Order: sequence, then C-alpha cells, then structure tokens
Amino acid sequence: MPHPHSDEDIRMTNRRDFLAAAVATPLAGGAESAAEPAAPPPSRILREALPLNLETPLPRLGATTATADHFVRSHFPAPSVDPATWRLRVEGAVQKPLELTLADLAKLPTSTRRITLECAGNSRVYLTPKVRGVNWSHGAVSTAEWSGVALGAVLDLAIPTGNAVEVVLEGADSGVVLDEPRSPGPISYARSIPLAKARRPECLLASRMNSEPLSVQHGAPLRALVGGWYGMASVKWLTRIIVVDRPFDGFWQTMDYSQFDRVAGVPTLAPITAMRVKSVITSPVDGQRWSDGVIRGVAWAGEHAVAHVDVSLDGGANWIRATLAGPSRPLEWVEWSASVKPPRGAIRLMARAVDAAGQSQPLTRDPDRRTYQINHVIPVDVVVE
Ligand SMILES: Nc1nc2c(c(=O)[nH]1)N[C@H]1C(S)=C(S)[C@@H](COP(=O)(O)O)O[C@H]1N2
Ligand SMILES: [Mo]
Repeated sequence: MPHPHSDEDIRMTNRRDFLAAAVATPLAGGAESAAEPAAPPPSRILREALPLNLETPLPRLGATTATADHFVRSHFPAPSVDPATWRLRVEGAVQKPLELTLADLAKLPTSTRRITLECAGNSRVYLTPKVRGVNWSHGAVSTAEWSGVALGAVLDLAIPTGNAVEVVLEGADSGVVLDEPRSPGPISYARSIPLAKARRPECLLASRMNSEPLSVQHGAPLRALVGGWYGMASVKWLTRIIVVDRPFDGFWQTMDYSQFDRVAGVPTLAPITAMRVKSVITSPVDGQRWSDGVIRGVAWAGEHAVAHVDVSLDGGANWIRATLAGPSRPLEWVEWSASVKPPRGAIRLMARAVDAAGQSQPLTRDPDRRTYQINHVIPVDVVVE
C-alpha cells in the first residue's frame, strides 16, 4: 500500500507551514488567498518562526481544534524526513529489537482518540516577574482526533525484558540548546515515560490528525501521543524507541520540563508528567466591556475528568457553579458556561476547576513548578455597563 506522504507532500506541507507562519503576523496579511484558496484563513498567533511556535487564539479554544488552528511547539527546526527511507527502531531492554517501516506499522490495528495537548509552558506570560521561555498566553493547548497504532502493540512485538522500567521516545530533530544551561553540542529531542503508562491505550503512535495525514509541523510521518500528559512527552518525528532498565535523565526532563519535588523538605528535580486540572475563561476577555452576563470557557484535567467548574465575580470571595456542556472525560477538555447577573462597574472574574480526583486549581503560584504547569487561577478584569 503506498504511504500517503510522497516527497512532494512533505515539501508542500513545509511550504504551507511557512506560509501559515508568515500570514499569522499582522504585517504579512493577505497572502493566504493566493496560497490555499480552499483552506480557512490561518488564525494562529506567531510566537517564533524558526523553530516554529504557533499559538491557538482564545476564541478557538473549545470543541475539536481544526488542524489549521492547533498550536505548534517545536524546539528545533522541523527535520526533513523521507517517508520511503524512514524507519522506527525499537531497541534497548527488549528481547527482539525491531526496525519497522510505515508499511509494517500499517498492518497493525489502529484506533482514533480525542486528546487535549497542553504545553507545560502554557500561560507563561501571566507569571510575575517575567521569565525566560516562549511567552505563551492561554493558547498553547488544543484538542485533536489522533489516529494510529497503540504504542503497547509495538512494545509487545519487541517484548521488553523483565527489568524494563521506562520507554524513551526520540525524535529525528536535533540542535544545540543556546540558553543556559547549554547542551553539550547538538542533542536530539527525547523524552521518557514509564513502561506502565506506555502500555495504556491513550499512548499512540499517530500517523493521522483530524482524519488527514500528519503534517510536518505536527511530526510527520509518525509521532507519539501520550494522552493525559503535558505535550512534551508526545514526541514528534519519532524515529527511535529505547526501552531502558533505569530512569532516563535526558536534557528534556532534567534541565528542561522538570519541577522541584520535596523529599523530606529537600528540593529534588523530577520530570513533569500528567497535566494538572485547569480552566480558562475564553469569553469575556480581559479589559472588555461586558453586558450579556455569560462567561464561557474550557477545562481539562489530564488523566482525570473534570468534576466541576466554579466562577467568581468578586475576586474569589463567592463562587457560582458553572454548567459543563456535556459529560467530562479524562484526556480531553470540556466546554463550560455560566449565566450570571454581574453588578455594574469594574469586576474581577475568576474560574476554578476541580477534577474527579478532588484536586482543585490553586489560587496562587507554586514556585516549585519553575516556569511550567501554570494552572493557578488567572483573573479576567472586565467593565459591566
Ligand atoms: N521531536 C519533537 N517532539 C516534540 C517537541 C519537539 O520540539 N521535538 N515538542 C514537544 C512539546 S514541548 C509539545 S508541547 C508538543 C506540541 O505538539 P504540537 O506541535 O503538535 O502541538 O510536541 C512535543 N513533541
Ligand atoms: Mo511543550
């Protein structure tokens, strides 16, 4: 069976990626009609062109995010991968090391899952004082339908040995990290997850997104999807799976994407894992004149469902229960709304979600989380006429 990506597809997608990035800047408006007459106009906010970092605008948070609206987070320029010569190697603590082609993977059963990905640095612009790193507003989060084979099915073919504890996922992209602490020369993007998580059904090796072949910016021809975890674990441009018999200490889970855990009060660095419960108010927006009394937003809680969302009109003194748009499920966000009768004048709106495990969004920032996992309540100030 021919693979959906020809070389031409990859080049085309690269060109589209470039144009999407270009038209996302206000100065370059007007280019979209010439490039892609049928596609909806690109809406994303350009945070960085090389490597490509694009943010989903607030009004597009909710429901399934169209691929043209889905945020993009890349640490290095997208690698050029030829699907014809591409291989996925599975090695390390396994009985049968493997080298799989896309045709080999296509023979395995596939499934489709709706998964919310949030970058661990989402909402970073709201940290005070200002910190280093991409200054995302609330839009480094999106929800897509991802299709592919279960990571567990591929591990079953390779047969991890009895002492295996983690699975390292490595991408084809690499480069030098220039911020301090610098990397020791070029390093590839790699991240590990526990073997038990890797065998769960929400861990996919995805080749399709929203019923279309994966685009280059989202990791073509194959990426990992680690449902319920912050986006850093969902390695794009996947080329190698290494089963390991001791915890992996790579750059992207020690220097980067780590938090301080306390062991008897002593801070110790630990990799960031599952997404924490969070809600975002999508309407009204900060600084807006507001009249209809309807507050809307989205909420998600990683491996848990959202139990409920409360809103406050008085800076957190009193809370009113919001209505979820449908049943909340683990791994994906849920839309919510509340109709309230606000007093006139300047008021401070807040939303706070609680997950099915009883965890509540904090009201203040925990510095042990460094510059990641920003899920404390961030108020929205509006004027009611
Ligand atoms: N190979 C590779 N995979 C990667 C990254 C990367 O830079 N290189 N970025 C990670 C991060 S930090 C996030 S948040 C998600 C974003 O996925 P998306 O670009 O499809 O939205 O990809 C993850 N996978
Ligand atoms: Mo991320």
